[in-house]
Formats: sequence, C-alpha cells, structure tokens
Amino acid sequence: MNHYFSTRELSKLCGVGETTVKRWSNMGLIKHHKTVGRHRKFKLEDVLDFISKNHIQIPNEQIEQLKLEKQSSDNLDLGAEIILVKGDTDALAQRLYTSLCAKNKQEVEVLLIRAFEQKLSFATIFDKMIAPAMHKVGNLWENQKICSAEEHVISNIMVEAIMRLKTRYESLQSDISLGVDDDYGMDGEPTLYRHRKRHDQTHRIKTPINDLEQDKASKPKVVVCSCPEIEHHEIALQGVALVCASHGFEVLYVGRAVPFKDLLKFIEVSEPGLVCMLFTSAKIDEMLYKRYEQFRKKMARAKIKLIIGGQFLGEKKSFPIKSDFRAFNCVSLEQYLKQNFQVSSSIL
Ligand code: B12
Repeated sequence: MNHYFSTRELSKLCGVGETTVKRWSNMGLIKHHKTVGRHRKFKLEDVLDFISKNHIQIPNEQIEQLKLEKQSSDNLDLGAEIILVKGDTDALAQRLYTSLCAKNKQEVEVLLIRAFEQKLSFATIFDKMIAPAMHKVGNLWENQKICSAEEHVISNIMVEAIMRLKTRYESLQSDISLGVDDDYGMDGEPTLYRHRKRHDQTHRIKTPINDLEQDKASKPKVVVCSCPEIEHHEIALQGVALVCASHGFEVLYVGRAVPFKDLLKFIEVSEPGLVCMLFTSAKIDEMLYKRYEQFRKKMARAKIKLIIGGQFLGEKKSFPIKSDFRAFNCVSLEQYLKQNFQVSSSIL
C-alpha cells in the first residue's frame, strides 16, 4: 500500500463515494497534497487523524495495519515527502546524498521506493536522483573528505536500496499479472499498468515487444546488461536493467568486469536482441580496444544491437568506442528503445 492515499483509496477505506472525500478535503476536514499531475493525495498520518477525530467506523485490524505502516514511514519526515509529491528532483537528489552520507540505509531505501510510488520513471530516478547524488560522493572521495572504505559502504547502501526497489517493482508486476492491481492508481485515472496483458507465471517478461523490422511474435526481446573487462562500476547498469525491464525486455544481468570471450559465449546461448554495456572508468588500452572491436563486430554480424553508455572516463581519442548507439543517460536509452523497438506501453 502507498504511504499516500488516492481519493479512490480513501473513499474505499471510509466506505463513501469519491465526491464525498473531495468535499471533505475542500472543507478542510482532511488535509491533502497535490501531485505534479494535480491529483489529491492524503498522507497516512492525516488519514489516521481524520478517522479518529471524525469517528469514522473502520475495522480495528485495518486501523492497526495503517498504524504499522505509519511507523515504517515515520523515518522520512514530511519535508521529504512533500518534495516527492512535487517531484522536485534536485531536492530529491540532495536528500538522497544527505541520507547516503549519513549512511542511513533505511532512508535511502524509502526515498527510492517513494519516488517509484510517486510514478517517477526508473530513468528519472537514475538520471536525476542517483547519478547526481553518487557524483557528489565521488567528489568527496576525490577530495579526500571520505576514505575508500567509506565510499564502499555508501556504494553498498546504494546498491542494496536499488535491489529493494527492483524487488518492489517485481512484486508489483506479479500482483498485476494476478489481477490484484485494482487499487494502484491515482484518483480514478486509468492506471497504465492495466494496459499490460496477463501472462504466465514464468519469469519471462509479459509485454509483447517486437523489433520493428523483424518478428512480430509475442516472444519478449532479451537484453544482456554487462560491463566490459576491468570495469567495476555497475550502479548505472542496474538502472539500465530496470529501464529495459519496465519496457518489457527480459533482462539477463551479467554485471561487472566480464572478459569479452566469456561474454561472447554467454551471448551465443542466450541470443539477446540487444546488449547494453557500461563504460565508466575502464581504461581503454590497445589490447582491450582490440578485444572490444572483435566483440562489437561479432554483435553486428549477429544483428544484435549494441548500446553503450556511461561517463567514458577511460576512453582515449585514439581508441574511440564505437557502437550502434551511445546513450547519454537513461532517458536517452529509453528514447532509443521507443524509437527502435515496438514497446507496447511504458508502465511508469
Ligand atoms: C560508486 C563508485 C565506485 C564503486 C562502484 C560500486 C558499484 N557496485 O558500482 C567502487 C568502490 C567499486 C569504485 C571503484 C573504483 N573507482 Co569509483 N566511483 C564510484 C562513484 C562514486 C559513483 C559511480 C556511480 O555509481 N555513479 C552513479 C551512476 C548512476 O551515474 P553515472 O555513472 O554517471 O551513470 C549515468 C549515465 O552516465 C548513464 N549511464 C552510465 N552507464 C550507462 C550504461 C548504459 C548502457 C546506458 C544506456 C547509460 C549509462 O546513466 C546513468 C544515469 O544517468 C564515481 C563518481 C562518479 N563521478 O560517478 C567514482 C569514480 C567513477 N571512481 C573512480 C575511481 C578512480 C575508482 C577506482 C580506480 C578507485 C580505486 N583506486 O580502486 C576503482 C576502479 C574500479 C574499476 N576498475 O572499475 C573515479 C574515476 C576517475 C577516472 N578518471 O577514471 C571516479 C570518477 C571518482 C572520482 N571523482 O575520482 N568506485
């Protein structure tokens, strides 16, 4: 359940119509906030307050459940929640950075999950929140304000929070497939999630995605997400994986520092439609460049699209890294996917 209620959710809880809830909020009986899309949202705390002051009859166990949820949401103060409701991504990035520096793991997790619940896309969460916050952490390390060990702890907190976000997303996906997504939507607006088709219970992605030029079959496109050899930065790759998954791709996440020969073997058996590769700081010397070029040419021959992205801090002018597409960030990846593949509908 969200920590904010939509008008519809609140009307269900109180057993009244949505118009009644709107009237209550217009009369100031219950406080509301507006989302970026100008929908009303009711904070859990205000709902509890309203229920008790107005003696609304709600089963005890439901009240207890709400109180439990309130406890778990209390670690994020109202200031941060308002930022989330307004979708102020700069303030969100700053807030994330502060929570990371304080090593406040729970707050980092809550921030990401709330951002997701407020319908920020994975691309926005990574481009506008995680990247700026992590770049600042990098500056702290570069200026010796934090040591390597501290930077590692912060990175691990970030990675764990992303994993939580992924789990949250996946559980929502399986709820949808089971048809229990009815309450997930704002103020009666049709939720985008409902456009998704039901699917079988395997881990394969359900949305039909078809390469424009090729097959129109319902088989999902497979994407392999990998770092090249000697590249240990992979946080952005986790964002790439989530962006692809949320557009219906089946993601095979290979991760950090994979030798090209091993990656090739894996690609032969998994037959992806595209490969996304991250270049943050991998130093591109002549030997690595040769191996990469061989890999790239094999991808081209197999008609597998190769998308690269990252900060390219180790790229040399003499060894320019070629690909089918160089993504500037996750939003540009999203645009590329939409232009080159038939993505049924973004679920975010
Ligand atoms: C976290 C971190 C680490 C962690 C990584 C943990 C992990 N699990 O990923 C650890 C501790 C392992 C690490 C190790 C090292 N690090 Co480091 N690290 C960072 C740090 C602080 C954050 C990186 C990050 O996660 N950013 C968050 C992501 C989301 O942002 P992003 O990379 O910009 O990605 C965005 C876009 O570029 C794009 N994108 C990125 N990749 C891709 C890929 C695709 C396919 C697409 C479509 C898009 C895309 O989308 C993202 C969202 O907008 C950076 C600072 C920085 N400036 O980034 C330093 C930094 C990259 N590290 C640095 C260094 C020096 C190192 C080490 C050499 C340190 C050492 N002596 O051991 C090693 C190198 C290891 C190696 N061989 O790879 C330097 C690199 C300097 C340089 N010129 O090369 C940096 C810049 C720090 C600094 N300010 O000096 N690091």
